[in-house]
Amino acid sequence: MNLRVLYHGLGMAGKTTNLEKLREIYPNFVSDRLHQQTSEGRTVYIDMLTMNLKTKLGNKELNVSLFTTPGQERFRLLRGWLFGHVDGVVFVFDSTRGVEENLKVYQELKDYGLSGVPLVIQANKRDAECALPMDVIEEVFAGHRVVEAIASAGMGVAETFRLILKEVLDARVVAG
Ligand SMILES: Nc1nc2c(ncn2[C@@H]2O[C@H](COP(=O)(O)OP(=O)(O)O)[C@@H](O)[C@H]2O)c(=O)[nH]1
Ligand SMILES: [Mg+2]
Repeated sequence: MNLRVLYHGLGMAGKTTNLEKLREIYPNFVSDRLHQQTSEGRTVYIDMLTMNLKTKLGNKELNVSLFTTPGQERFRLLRGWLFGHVDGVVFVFDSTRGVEENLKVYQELKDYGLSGVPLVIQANKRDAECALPMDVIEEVFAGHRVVEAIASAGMGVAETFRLILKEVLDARVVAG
């Protein structure tokens, strides 16, 4: 079984940092950059991390691939491909930016048909002095799990990953 999890959020929110830390925490992750050729012949890439797991059920092999949404220009070129096959989303909320600014990027998930996909919110950059209070972020995302994180210090990174993996697998069981 192949599962794909997209890390989405504002530029500089800490998406790539999450993948870098996961690679340190789980040595069996293989990281790579997926290169795509544009129509103009340029090469663009997205950050990708893949892990091979054995599930407890029936010894099935599980491949989990994590992706980050790239910046504006690359995103425009790759988003059709990216959003075509996504099993779960981690929205990395940048606690040092405004709610509105974060929500604007969050809304893109709806535009690309990902509003029904299992979702975990990561409130990142909790170490920043100017970080928004947690209760404000939790209220904005009422009904969703919000994980506190300092991705650059590796805090909350594994917790976020384990939670989205659980949500994705639970959704699969329900769907049969
Ligand atoms: N203070 C602080 N900085 C962070 C945190 N997480 C990531 N960063 C920094 O934010 C910058 C952007 O991170 P990056 O992962 O490249 O963001 P991306 O654009 O979402 O992929 C980098 O300089 C990171 O070191 C955090 O929890 N706290
Ligand atoms: Mg990045």
